[in-house]
Amino acid sequence: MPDRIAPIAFLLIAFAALAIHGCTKSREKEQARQVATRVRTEFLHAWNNYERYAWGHDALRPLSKTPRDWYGQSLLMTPVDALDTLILMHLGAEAEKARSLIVSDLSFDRDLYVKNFEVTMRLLGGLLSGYQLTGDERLLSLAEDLGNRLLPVFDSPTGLPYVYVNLRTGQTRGPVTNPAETGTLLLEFGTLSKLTGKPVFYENAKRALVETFRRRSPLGLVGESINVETGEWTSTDSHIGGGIDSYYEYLWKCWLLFGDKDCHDMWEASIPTVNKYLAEEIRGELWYGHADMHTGKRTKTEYGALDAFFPGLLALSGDLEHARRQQASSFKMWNLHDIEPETLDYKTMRVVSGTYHLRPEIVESTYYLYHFTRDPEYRRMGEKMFDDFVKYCRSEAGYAALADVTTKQQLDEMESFVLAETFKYFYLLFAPPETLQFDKVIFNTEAHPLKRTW
Ligand code: DMJ
Repeated sequence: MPDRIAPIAFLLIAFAALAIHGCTKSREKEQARQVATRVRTEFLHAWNNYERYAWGHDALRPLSKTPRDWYGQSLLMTPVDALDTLILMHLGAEAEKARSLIVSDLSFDRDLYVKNFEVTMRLLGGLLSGYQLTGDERLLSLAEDLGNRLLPVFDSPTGLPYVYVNLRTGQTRGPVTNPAETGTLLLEFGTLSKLTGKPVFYENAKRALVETFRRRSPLGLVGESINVETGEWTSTDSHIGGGIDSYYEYLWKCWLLFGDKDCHDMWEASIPTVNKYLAEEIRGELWYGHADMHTGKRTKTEYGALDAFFPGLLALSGDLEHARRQQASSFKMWNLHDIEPETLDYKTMRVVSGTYHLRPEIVESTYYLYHFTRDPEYRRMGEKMFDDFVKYCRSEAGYAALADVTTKQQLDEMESFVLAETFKYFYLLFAPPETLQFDKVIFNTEAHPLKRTW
């Protein structure tokens, strides 16, 4: 090729490559926009049916089209949990209606024993994020009232919280708890302290987190259940799944939200041990199983829907390599039956517990991984999961859990976290990045975005 033609050819090829890249990008963008619209429509299908059949109650039973209240009286679990999703999806009229219901009907002056952990992440978290998104002081007052009524849980000999508290009398119950319940309180209680200027909330929740960490084994692992009166472990099984999961989540997120160095140091002291004793390579895949907290010996090769939050947390902490590999395993678990089971034996790839509670964790991790890598593979993964989710879980009046992922038989259950988390993470995965300023918020474990406004 003559000398003068070579640079021209090079330029033409470069332009063509750029044009193809541009086309692919805009096709991807258009595809994502369409999926986000579908997610919003499906979310509305669930929300409208809650409005129609269960308005003012904790939750909707999507098959019998009847309401369900956790404790016999409603604490408005679904409206409080769903409020920030309504706002993020720009469903203004629906958000306004939910907010009016909450400020007019929600009262915590009730003779009820409630589960501190559930009420903290769903209601306290939802009220705080609702307040930060709307500026409605009544939501903050409700949060403060709730926080005060929950405080007696920390009155134990160890400072670890009891499981239940009576909202009116302050009496407590349930001395046997677990690290998720003792360690997943500081984002909400801490935010409440920062917003009200009252340190008592932060101090109690932080103490509970530190007291959990202090009881780790010499290997650095925590167990699965603990007595708050004696401080003794009642189960020494260690893993990253239900009962422990969000304890790890809050170590890292409390460092990010509050800049609390102790949380950073507890995280740094914990995660290498988790990767050493709980992680396992099988067939070249990365899984996380169970081990005894004292010996580090493998107890079970089980993994499930709840464990699938961990890639998102790893990605948030900067460990993209483990995050990507574990996410691939979670997706393999999903694809086994085109919906993930609650528990799987990753060695034999047999389902141990086949229910599907419409859990958000795998979607949450997909969202974090997409955010940090911008790799379109994660949107493809999300779209496949969303298609399956709609195909098998949509019911005439909402979204229904599955009794068994192999038969796809539906269950009369739609937990409030489906609206707080599952739909929110699906939406954020496909919505344009400006929908939420990712760097300005930390999601609590129920996907309520908390802002560092102090
Ligand atoms: C939610 O209530 C929270 O995400 C919690 O951390 C774990 N369980 C459910 C969702 O699966």
